[in-house]
This record gives sequence, C-alpha cells and structure tokens, in this order.
Amino acid sequence: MKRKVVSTLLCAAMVSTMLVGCGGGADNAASGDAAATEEGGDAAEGGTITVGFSQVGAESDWRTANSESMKSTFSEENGYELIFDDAQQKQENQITAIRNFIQQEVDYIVLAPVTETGWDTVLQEAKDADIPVIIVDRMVDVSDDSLYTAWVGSNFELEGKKACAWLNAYAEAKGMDEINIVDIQGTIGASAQIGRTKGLEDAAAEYGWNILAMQTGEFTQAKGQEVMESMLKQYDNINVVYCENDNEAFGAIDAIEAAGKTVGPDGDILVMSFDTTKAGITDTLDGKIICNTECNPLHGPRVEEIIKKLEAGEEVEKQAYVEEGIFAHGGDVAEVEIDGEKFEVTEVTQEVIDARAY
Ligand code: GZL
Ligand code: ZN
Repeated sequence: MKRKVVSTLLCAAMVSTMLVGCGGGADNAASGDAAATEEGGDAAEGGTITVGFSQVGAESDWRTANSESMKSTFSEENGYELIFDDAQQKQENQITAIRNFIQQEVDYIVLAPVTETGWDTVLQEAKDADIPVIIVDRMVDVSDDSLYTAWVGSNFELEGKKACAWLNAYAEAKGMDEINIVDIQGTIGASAQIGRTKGLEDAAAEYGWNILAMQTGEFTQAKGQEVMESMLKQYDNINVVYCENDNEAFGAIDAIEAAGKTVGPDGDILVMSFDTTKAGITDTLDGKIICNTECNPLHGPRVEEIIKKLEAGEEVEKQAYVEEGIFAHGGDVAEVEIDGEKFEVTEVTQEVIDARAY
C-alpha cells in the first residue's frame, strides 16, 4: 500500500477526531502532517518508505558490492522497505520488475539499467503512476528525460580516457615501441561498455595503437576467459589486454597463463581493468593487473540522499557523477592529464587496500 495514501487516511482520521476533541495545536500538527503528505513525503513522521530496486544481475564483484550498498542503506532499521529484483542481465526482466513495483504502489523506483535503450514505455507507465524513478550506475537513453527524476553514476568515457592516458604514459616510461591491444568489452549497449570502448578507440587513434580485436566478455569471468582464449589463438603479438571490468580480467589472466604466457610488468601481456573491486585491486598489488581504473559501486547513500531531498520537497540534481581514481602497480606514472585536468595515480600498496571502503 502506498505510504502517502495510508498516511493521508490516517491524517484525515486524526484531524476529524481532533476537530471534535482538542485545541488548535493538535489540529495544526495534524493538518501540517496532512500538508506534508500532500507535498509528497512524511518520512519525517516515521512512515516506512517503500523502494523497488531493479538490479541488473549478479554478474560481477562490482555488482555484488553495488547490491550490498543498496541493501544496507535501504534497510528496515533505516525506515525503508526494499523490494529487490535481480534481472539476470535481461532487460525484459527489469521491465517486468518495474511493472510489479508499479502494481505494488512503491514510493520510489530505482533502476540500474542493463543497457541504455528500450525504457521509454515502462518509464512512462511509472510516470503515469506518479512514482519517481531514480537511475543508478549506467544511463538510460530516453526521448524525454522527465521520464526519470535523477541519475547518479560514473563518467564511463572519462574512465576510459584515464586508463588510456595511463597506458600511454606507462608505454613511454617503459620504452614500449608498439601497443598491440585487444579489448574484452562489457555488455554491449551498457553505458560502461560504450564509454570505456570509446576511450580506447579515441586513444588508439591518437597514439597509433593497433587494436587487434574487440569482443564482449559480458562483464563476466567465464566469458572473459573464453574470449581471451580465442584472441590468443588468433594473435601471437598481443602485448596489452583492455578488460572492461575486473571479472573479465580474472578470466583473461587465467587464459593467458593457461596458454603459457605471462602477465605483469615484466610479462608478455599487460592486463588493464576497471572496477577496483577488492579482488581486482589485490591483483593490481601483485601486478597481474597493471592498471585498474576505479568505478565506485557505493550508490546506496547517494540514492538515499536523493530520496531524502525528494521527501523534503527539495530540488535534486538531474545527473550526478561519482568521484573515481586510477590505481596502478608500481609508481611509473604519478599522474595523467585529461582535457586540461590532472588526475593523480595511486600506487597500490597493502595500506591502500586496507584503507578502502570496498
Ligand atoms: C559499471 C557497471 C559495470 C561494472 C561491471 O558502473 O555498470 O557493470 O564495471 C558490472 O563490473 O558488471
Ligand atoms: Zn612490481
């Protein structure tokens, strides 16, 4: 049952009772409460806020950390009822979940969209049902951006630019005279894939790198290993693999070592990655992953901040990027500059790992 309807009924009951039995103060409180309800929120009154969250799936360590952040933020003790749906990376499951949330008259819908397109119809249904939609992580490409209230996530093209600026500086520092690179892409059509792939394509054109192959690894370890195996069969001159997330990197490393080749700063193939998950940044400490560009999964608190503002009838930013760093094995590159902005590179040490929130 939608919180707002319940509390309006309660308020109406309270006001009628109070009008019969007590002075102005209580009436004001009651009517004030009713007014608060009209404006769209009575969380301050302790009403449980129901949040329907359509999550992409459980394809990666990043996704697990992202889900954990949402579940720990939207807990019962924090005053929420979270309805969590895992779509197993299928858009049709996300659309079904959103329709269920509408039926259940949740107060807010949070969507982590698997890919950017195909959302207009179902987001219009949510809008018609007067349920605010908050988009997290990847972006939606819709004809009318009033179909969502706010988006919070990463600047994926900047992530790609950072990784490639680091590789260019590293290659210069190490005197690598050619870059023969393969790209194990993320889920095709996901903002993370679109941005990270574009960052590589632009850098390859700018620095004269040879992109030997591009193929999706679906952001999973199994597919990442399979794709790397096939690329190793096709090319014997690969010296860099650009994995668009940590789980693909884990698979690629297994494939490279199974093929009798080595990874790391003195190895045959440098492994680039994104996400800086706990396992990924540990591989970066060891050098198995040479550079790991951060993609922060802790969206729970950011979404809660948006909901609290909406509850209070305040304006929210339409789009908010999260801050993210660059982490590397060794200290060969101290910083990179992108479009005039400097980004510090953090050399991964055990202390760095111990200090991280995820
Ligand atoms: C990025 C996110 C991507 C991660 C992958 O914000 O969408 O999806 O990089 C995850 O690990 O599967
Ligand atoms: Zn080293």
